[in-house]
Amino acid sequence: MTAPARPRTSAAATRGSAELIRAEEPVLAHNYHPLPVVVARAEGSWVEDVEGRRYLDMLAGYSALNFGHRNPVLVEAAHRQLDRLTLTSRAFHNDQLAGFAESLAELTGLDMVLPMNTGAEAVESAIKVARKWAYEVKGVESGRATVVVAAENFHGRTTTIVGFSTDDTARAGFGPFTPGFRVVPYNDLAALEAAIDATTAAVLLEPIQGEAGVVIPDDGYLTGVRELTRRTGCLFVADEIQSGLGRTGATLAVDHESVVPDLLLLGKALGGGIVPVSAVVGRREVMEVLRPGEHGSTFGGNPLAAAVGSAVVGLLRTGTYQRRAAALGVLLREGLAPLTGRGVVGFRSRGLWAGVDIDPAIGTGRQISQALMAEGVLVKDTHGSTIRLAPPLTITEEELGSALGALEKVLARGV
Ligand code: IF1
Repeated sequence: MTAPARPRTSAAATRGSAELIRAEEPVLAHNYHPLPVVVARAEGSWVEDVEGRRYLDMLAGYSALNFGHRNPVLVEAAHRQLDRLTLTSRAFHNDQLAGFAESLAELTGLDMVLPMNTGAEAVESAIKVARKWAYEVKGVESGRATVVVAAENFHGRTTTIVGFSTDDTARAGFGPFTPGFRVVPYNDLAALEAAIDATTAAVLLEPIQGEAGVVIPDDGYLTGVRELTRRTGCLFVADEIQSGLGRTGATLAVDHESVVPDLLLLGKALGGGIVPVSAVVGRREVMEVLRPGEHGSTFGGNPLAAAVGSAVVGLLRTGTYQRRAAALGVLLREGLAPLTGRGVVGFRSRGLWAGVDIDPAIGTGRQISQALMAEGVLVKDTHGSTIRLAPPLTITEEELGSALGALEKVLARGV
């Protein structure tokens, strides 16, 4: 039986925010609970809703918009490629991919690039590569490879990935899960060493845990992970999908300890906030376990993604964005510190990335996010009363100051 034709609504362009929000309910899966703002246009650090109200975007697409909304250099690269070639599949070569892979390998100090699309695909691809490396190079018995991950991890939403999540909301109802993962406390080298054995293919970690609330490990932890994985003959896989590409005031979060992982995972900002682009970048010895026909993706490495990805690498090559994030990160810390004890019970920050724990007596993260929205600032809560601040790295001192002023006002007034 075919459903009766739904009455055609008026053209979307004429509907206001409230009407568009109502229109989503019957036709859009309810896997999000967005703030009640309907964004229609954006530029730099600012977004504008359907009615023309402007907001400072302090979420930046969860760090996918490091270079601001519609960065002119990136939009130009996309327009140029749109007018030439957008997709070939990897059944053929295209004239953008070699340059993208060369520039990304050079930027990260690693050898080979596996281009994918979403972050979760990069994580899944790295798990496959690490397991294959364990069987073919390390000599682990087939089907026995293990991967060690950290509690409070966030690596994406696929069934395998949520299977090793410690967040019940992310995993409940989606089993059965992929075996072969061990969970240890984050920032605990002794626990990590105890979990590594002859079956261990890799240790998969976020150098700073994003969704957990911007959890920064002790100085030396990443160095310890690097030394431990080298000594025990397993791979260090660093998920920099959120922490990478300038966010922490360095090209990569691992740069703060001068640590080079065996496999580096990138996504989000690698696509400039324009197209999904992710990648596994790794040592040749590891990446060469993949042979033709063993892995792939329809869109992975497409010429449009490669052209935008190359332009993103070009923006990062000079270090300007990294230095800017480091410098503005000092102002971010200086702006948050005085709020401690005045509504903020604690915060963690590195570069232009902060997890701010708000006194639960003031309100939930959601309530604080809604109060900030009324002040023209968009943020996203993580868990409980922690909000994440991750503006575009293009934000100005003045814009950052007004966002912090709005937070101070909301905390002083209550939600
Ligand atoms: C959502 C969270 C952030 C990531 C790290 C891999 C991925 C992500 C470190 C997967 C993605 C996104 C997913 C998005 C919201 C956002 C998020 F709140 F879910 F946890 F940023 F913290 N590794 N994070 O942060 O990349 O497949 O999404 O491209 O699921 O709501 P993806």
